Amino acid sequence: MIQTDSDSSRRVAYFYNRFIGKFQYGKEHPMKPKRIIMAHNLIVNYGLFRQMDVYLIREAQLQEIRKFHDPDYIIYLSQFMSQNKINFVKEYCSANNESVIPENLLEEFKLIIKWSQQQKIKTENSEFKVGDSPDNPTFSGLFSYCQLSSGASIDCAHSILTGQADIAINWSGGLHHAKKKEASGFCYINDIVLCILELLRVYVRVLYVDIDCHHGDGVEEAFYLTNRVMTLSFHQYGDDFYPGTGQLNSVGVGVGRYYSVNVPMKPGMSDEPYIEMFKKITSRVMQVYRPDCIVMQCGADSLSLDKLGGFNLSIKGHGACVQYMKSFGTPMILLGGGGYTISNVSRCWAYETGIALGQQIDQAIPSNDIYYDYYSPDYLLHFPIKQNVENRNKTEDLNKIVATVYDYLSYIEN
Ligand code: VJV
Ligand code: CA
Ligand code: ZN
Repeated sequence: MIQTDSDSSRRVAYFYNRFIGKFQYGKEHPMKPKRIIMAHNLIVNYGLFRQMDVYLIREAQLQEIRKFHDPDYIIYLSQFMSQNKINFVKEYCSANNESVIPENLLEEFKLIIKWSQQQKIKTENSEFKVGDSPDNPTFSGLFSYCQLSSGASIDCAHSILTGQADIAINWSGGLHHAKKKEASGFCYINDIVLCILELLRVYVRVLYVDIDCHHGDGVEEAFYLTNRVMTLSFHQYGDDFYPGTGQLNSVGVGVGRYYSVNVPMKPGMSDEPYIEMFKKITSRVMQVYRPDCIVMQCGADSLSLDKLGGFNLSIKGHGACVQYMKSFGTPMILLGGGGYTISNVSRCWAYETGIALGQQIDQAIPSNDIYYDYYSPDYLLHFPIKQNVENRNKTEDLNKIVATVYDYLSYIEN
């Protein structure tokens, strides 16, 4: 292992719970929570966990989720999932030879039912349509999955606010498409918005940076009217690529005008032009906005060979963006997000955990990893990117985007 920074003295808080990796959207669904376990195993086997404070993820409570989401939507999600939750607990118990459902889980389950009855919400004929689209299926334990993912992102905020950590990591978060009362794009509860709202209890300005291949629409929408959060998303745009928002001229509204920044690009972006765009834009954003904290969504579907994304980044290119944001020395939260070629996702997030710690991890995947076979045929950390990919972005188009963003940022009062 090689020390990469002079300031490796930064404390890193890492949030994990292996339950997260046990949920399944569906056999054929591209979102595979198992990648979180795979990333964790690399993090353990590379010896990175010994250098961080490792925290067990807890489930966010309904009251906490209410800080952003519509109460009826939460009740809908929670009671609709409660039968599944019982099934899930029973499945868990039988798999582990435990005949009794753990008391604490039963108690919470009863509370959810009581609350939903008080609110007299009917799940039938509901306005909420979770499960109707293949993107957002209902599955066993769905609500627990959401509670764990968002519980960790909220606790990331706390670890930063209390000064316990300089960098906090939740690879099971980053679900940037969830809306106040709507699930979309594999996301149900927006852990990022909940995390940022927590930070705003103390900090004046929070910068959100999103390098997932998709536009961070849910986070942008939540803070579109405010100048206390600047949202910045780099994404693939055009030819009906999901979600279709995030045009260059979506800049925010009212006092939020110019506090939403979008960098839409065509497929084929490779390391060199991507990193150049990233640095040019984030350096100006940091200079103009001077955030108290950075929340970075590190969606790994911007990597080459992703099943859904069309960019062509290497792990080093993706990681260079994380390294660059770290270099400002501002407190930072790293979240996961998309990433559908799961062996590359786990490689990427293990590498970036190393970056947070100022450690460059070895190229050889530790051979004792139980997912070792996933890293065949090379068993190396850095996979070769796809060759002969045309970058469909012309340099002059990219330069125009930078010039326009600089122009927007010039209207921000200092
Ligand atoms: O493009 C879409 C929406 C449709 C309707 C639903 N069909 C299935 C696909 C087209 C218009 N959705 C995107 C959503 C991408 C979400 C990305 C999330 C993140 O990475 O930004 C953050 C976590 C989309 N692209 C590909 C698929 N959905 C897709 C969904 C499936 C599938 C194959 C592809 C769902 C189930 C199954 N296969 C079995
Ligand atoms: Ca993005
Ligand atoms: Zn994505």
